[in-house]
Amino acid sequence: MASRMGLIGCLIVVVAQVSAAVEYQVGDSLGWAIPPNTSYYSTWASSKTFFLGDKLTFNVTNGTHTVAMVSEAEYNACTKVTSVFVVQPSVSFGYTPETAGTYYIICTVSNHCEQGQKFSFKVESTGSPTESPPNSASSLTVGALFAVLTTTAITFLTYF
Ligand SMILES: [Cu+2]
Repeated sequence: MASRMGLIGCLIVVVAQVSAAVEYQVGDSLGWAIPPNTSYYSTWASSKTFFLGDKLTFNVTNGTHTVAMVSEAEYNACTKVTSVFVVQPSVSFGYTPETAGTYYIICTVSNHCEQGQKFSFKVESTGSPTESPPNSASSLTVGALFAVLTTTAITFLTYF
């Protein structure tokens, strides 16, 4: 009986590890603000690996800022696009990318973007980033693991 419980526990752990989405606070404790240096958010983003399902939350502790999803050219030029999400101390913004790829985000208020309130980040498909293609490789691994565990369970139940 204890072995069967252990087996079920093992299955739950496998599922949780594969599908766990992470919520990131953009800029950590600084939040979404004019950064102390122009590489602050780039450094923040480059230290992480984002996967589909992960959520980026923009919190503001001071002033008014915007979150604008822009093209690479607009990102480089700090173009003041009009389609933005306004964030304030009482209004945070959560963003969950729906497709894998590279995203460019800037603040369009005043010269905040020029001061470094901008970053780009890459979203990977769910799965191991070292395997290709990551999505199907991950599913296959989990499927194979389930098959092995199920066979073990059936064998176990047959004998006891
Ligand atoms: Cu701003």
